Amino acid sequence: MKNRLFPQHRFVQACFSRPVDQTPIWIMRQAGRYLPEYRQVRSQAGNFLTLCKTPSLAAEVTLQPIRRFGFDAAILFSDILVVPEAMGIKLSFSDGEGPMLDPPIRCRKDIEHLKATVNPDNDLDYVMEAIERIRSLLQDQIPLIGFSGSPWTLATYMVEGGSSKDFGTIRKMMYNNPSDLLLLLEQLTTVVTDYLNAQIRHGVQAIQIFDTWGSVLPFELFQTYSLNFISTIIAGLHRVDRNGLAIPVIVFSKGCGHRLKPLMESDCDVIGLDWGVDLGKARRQVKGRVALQGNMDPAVLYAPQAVIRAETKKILHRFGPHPGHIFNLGHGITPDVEPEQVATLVKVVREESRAS
Ligand code: 1CP
Repeated sequence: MKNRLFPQHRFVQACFSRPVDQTPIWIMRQAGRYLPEYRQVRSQAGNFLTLCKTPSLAAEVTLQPIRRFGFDAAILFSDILVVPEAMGIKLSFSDGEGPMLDPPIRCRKDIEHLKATVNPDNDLDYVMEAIERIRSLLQDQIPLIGFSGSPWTLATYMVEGGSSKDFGTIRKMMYNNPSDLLLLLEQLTTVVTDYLNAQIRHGVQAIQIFDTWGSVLPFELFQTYSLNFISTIIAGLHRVDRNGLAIPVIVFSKGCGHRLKPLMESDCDVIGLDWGVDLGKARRQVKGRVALQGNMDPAVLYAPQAVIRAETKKILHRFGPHPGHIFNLGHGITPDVEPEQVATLVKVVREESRAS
């Protein structure tokens, strides 16, 4: 894409592999249960879904980790599963058991009962309003990241009816009934593209696509059932904001660090990596064609401060003083981490990262 203007935020600059004064940092699930102020607002809302659907509260919890830690980007507080809900599936979260989607989608008839398209301005209006509120609260100090699940990851929840350990139902469907599964994935691709473009229209300044369960797929089927749909979404995104500024796209495909080449071909700007990958090797492999985000093991945040410092330095040194690194965990922060541990992590990234 030519003639794009590049925003000056450190995070967006790094997403486009441009030089920055120091390595930007944000962490997946940075707003959440490890913060006492989040638990307070969540109990005020009554439950998690009501919190997502109340724009003033969703905006408040988005801002909480920014005030506390001074991250380089905010991420919209919502959930990937509001998309299947907008398509007509009943969604609920029970404490300790994770999400439940009802009825599960198992055959063509189930798919035909879903909405083939959604109108994000109506069906997900609370997300759009939260985005507008967050942008006005952030006053452009840092950028706002919008997101969606990948079609494959969303389909795992829709077909299994919730979280799963082995994804047995969707994997059987893939071999027994591929045409129905592909139909569902196509439908999700249209919905997700429209949803992300609506997020961009309402003010998000970067997009992350969560392909959390891409690693469940065998190598040759990863392309067919996940990556092709992600590429179609990326090709359909309007990657400039209302002021003509470029919007980077991050693809986080957990457990897929050995699939960097196909991931790069999706035309994303950034690949998110989990902790199973050597960040230095990954950098040499992508040769500056995309930026990399990650990739500390979230369990490091339970260790003494000296260990957090050492592990953070290791990651910064592995990547080296090159453009195109965004510091993050390799997956979401876990609910019982002490907030002070996160403060230590941010402090060390600030102290140890150099200009690229
Ligand atoms: O009890 C609570 O307060 C709810 C816990 C919670 C939170 C804080 C859930 C339930 N979702 C969220 C917020 C959330 N989810 C965000 C907010 C922004 C931020 O990062 O701060 C985001 C980006 C997500 C995305 C999400 N939801 C993903 C993809 C990212 C990932 O972690 O891999 C997935 C897979 C979900 C599904 C989901 N939402 C919640 C649960 C318990 C689950 C199931 C997870 C599983 O199957 O293991």
